[in-house]
Amino acid sequence: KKSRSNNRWDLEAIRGVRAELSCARAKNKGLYDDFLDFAVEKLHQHVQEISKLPIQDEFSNMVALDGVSLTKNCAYESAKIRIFRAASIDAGNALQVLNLAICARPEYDLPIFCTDFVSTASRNIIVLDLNPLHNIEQNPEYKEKYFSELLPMANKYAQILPWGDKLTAESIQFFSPIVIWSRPHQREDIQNKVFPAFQDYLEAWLQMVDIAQPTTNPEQISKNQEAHHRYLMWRATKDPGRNMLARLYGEQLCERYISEFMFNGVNTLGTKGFLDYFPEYNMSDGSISKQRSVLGRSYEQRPWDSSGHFNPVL
Ligand code: BLA
Repeated sequence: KKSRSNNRWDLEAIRGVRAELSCARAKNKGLYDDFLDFAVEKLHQHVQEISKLPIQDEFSNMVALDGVSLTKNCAYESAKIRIFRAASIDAGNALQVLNLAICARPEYDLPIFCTDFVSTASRNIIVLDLNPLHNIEQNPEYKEKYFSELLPMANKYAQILPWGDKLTAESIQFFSPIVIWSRPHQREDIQNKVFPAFQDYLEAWLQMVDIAQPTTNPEQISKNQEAHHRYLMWRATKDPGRNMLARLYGEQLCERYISEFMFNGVNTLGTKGFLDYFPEYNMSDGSISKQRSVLGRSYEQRPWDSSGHFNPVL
């Protein structure tokens, strides 16, 4: 009896997805198009002196080797923002992606707004965070400054979008106590659960930008810049999307796209190399380990408690 009702429920879910997909297709819309439209509109509302970055011309529309998958890219800057860049991939039912990153200029210690939304025919991967620029555990004042007051919002969404099981252990150091890492089962969850979370997180980040004051302390500026560089170095080298991008665009374009667009700044914000920041990836011959993770997967449950204390159950 139980399995029958499960089946019926599955059928309903499938019909729902079909209806939604055909609707999106009819409007020629990707799953995350509304998200991106919302973000660009909000950015223009909140932020002064905004302009398009020249790199957006070169990478604006990328058709993949398969001839059908399309990546739309856009990039902006403003007085306070070094780069707002969005990559959205529309490969039909097989793959829908919204990868968004917003980095402030190094005069600000603002967190990095970050989304990695990936939907394939069978699964959804949701990462949404204000990635801290400085280590949260070592800098309690940084945590207090940006994250403490957002905990009620985060706790609400942690219920709605439950923790997505084990992940690359190294990634945890780049995440904040308000991170959403989830793998919702239904496509409807993207619209009904992820979109509201995305709107609230972006709004929260833009409010931080509104009140942020630049520092003139050269030491603080270079500390912020190095933190950005380290972050970009991690992502440019070990991002989980790397293989897929290489398959879509070939090695050469993929490399240029990653270093010049996706993780712009990795070649310009600093001179240190990956191994200077992450020596644990050093192989005996001096090369970088090809493994994405040397620690493996960990954190079966959300490692922060509702007060934002890092308290992992290992
Ligand atoms: C999966 N993306 C993931 C996962 C995380 C992130 C945590 C789960 C798998 C894992 O634990 O590594 C996201 N990881 C991050 C982020 C940071 C981090 C944001 O360390 C920041 C510091 N992703 C893209 C693009 C594609 C993509 C463009 O940005 C595809 C073209 C795909 N992400 C993608 C895929 C997976 C994924 C395919 C699943 C891969 C897997 O399960 O190993």
